[in-house]
Amino acid sequence: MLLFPKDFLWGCSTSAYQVEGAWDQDGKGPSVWDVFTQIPGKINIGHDARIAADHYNRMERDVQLMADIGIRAYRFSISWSRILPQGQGKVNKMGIAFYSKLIDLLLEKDITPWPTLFHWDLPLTLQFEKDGLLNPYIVDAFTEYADVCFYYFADRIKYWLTLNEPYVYAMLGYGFGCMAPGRKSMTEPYLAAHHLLLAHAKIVQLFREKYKHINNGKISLPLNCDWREPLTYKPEDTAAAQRALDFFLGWFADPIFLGDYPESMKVRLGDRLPAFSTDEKDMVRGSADFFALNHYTTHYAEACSEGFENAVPWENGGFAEDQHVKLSSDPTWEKTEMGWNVVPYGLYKLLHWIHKRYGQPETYITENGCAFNDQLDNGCVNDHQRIEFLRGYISECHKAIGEGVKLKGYFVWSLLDNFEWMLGYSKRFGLYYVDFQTAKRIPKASAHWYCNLIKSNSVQELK
Ligand code: PNW
Repeated sequence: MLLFPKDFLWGCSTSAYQVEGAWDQDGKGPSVWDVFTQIPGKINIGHDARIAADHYNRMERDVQLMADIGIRAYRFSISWSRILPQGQGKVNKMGIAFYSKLIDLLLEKDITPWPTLFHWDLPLTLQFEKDGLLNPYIVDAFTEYADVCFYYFADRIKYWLTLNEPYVYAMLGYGFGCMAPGRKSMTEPYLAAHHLLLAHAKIVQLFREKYKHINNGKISLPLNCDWREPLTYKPEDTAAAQRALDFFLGWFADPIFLGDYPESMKVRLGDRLPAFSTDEKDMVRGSADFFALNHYTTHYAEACSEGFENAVPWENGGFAEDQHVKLSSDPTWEKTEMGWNVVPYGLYKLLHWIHKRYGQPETYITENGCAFNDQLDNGCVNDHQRIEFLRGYISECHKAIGEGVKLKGYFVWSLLDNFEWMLGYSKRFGLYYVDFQTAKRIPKASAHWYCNLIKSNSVQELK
């Protein structure tokens, strides 16, 4: 058995739009996703998340489900338009009451709440009236919203996350157009991301000035990155893999941990990459108290300067034509239902890469998990592939910790089967199976397995 450090934090994650439902209940305003899902053809077989896993109305029982498996931390997101139905201005007290109660119930069960302020459900008003993330106006609007959340919840929160995966929101929302707000541009992703970085940094500044002292809280943001393994040891392929990581993770982590965008991005993007002023650099640099990583898969990377037709938005890590990188997979790699390669060593290598490049930061994996074709059979879901997936990735975490990587915690995506964005309910990531007709929850075999892992604080070694 591979034993983890005594204080290692085991958790699981969800996000508001994907689990809550109750899209217009108790004064909630609409978000871009409430509307994007209504456009014919955007979402797998016309699914939307008006009800989702109905977590809003089942929250107490869901907290009990977490307690049942011994979860020590729960990462959830706050729905901006539940708190501020118009995006700004008047506070919806019923929205505050919901999250306040959730936080209290978690604390009663000794589960540490890890709220994310923004997991892609931008209030619709800010999209319609202010042009969403393309307008620098978003920086102040987001800070105003964060201030409200800190004001009401900072007394009970120790770990804050500002915004989830700016890469996905910028690239899939403004580049490939497969997520809200559905725009297709080769310039806008870099502008949207720039504004997200500035918003993040300004929120952190506000937090440190006004709220940190209350609870000595820490703050960061989950950045997602897949691993890029050089296809060959040729220098051009090694360089291509590094460049792919620059464009995926360095895009955000370099400004935050090192003070500016990666050189490779500046050189290749020219005017399409906005520049930080000196004051902005100072504000962005150091705006994370720890590294929060979401990680799902790995690809080979090779140098390539033409023929980019293989680029699939969710496998690409950005525009291949900007990076001159071609991705591929090993035919021996198992794939999940998302089509994502199962390559546990990729997480190990990425953890080391982060450790080295960003000065050995304390790190939490705020998402890792997989979708498989889970079948309910006689009231049971025997998701042995998920167990093997988790066992593989968690074993690699153990190895990295043994070599000095300061990994402090791990969150499974996800507690519940939920609304998987443009893929609707067709992909199940949960430790709990959700029957979307009745909203009934059934623990999968992986939930029992994770419960034992947490209890023993150890994982069985892979053979
Ligand atoms: C994460 N893609 O992001 C999100 O934070 C979750 O909301 C999501 O459910 C989970 O991964 C599983 O997909 C994504 O490239 C990262 O298509 C990448 C993609 C989609 C979601």
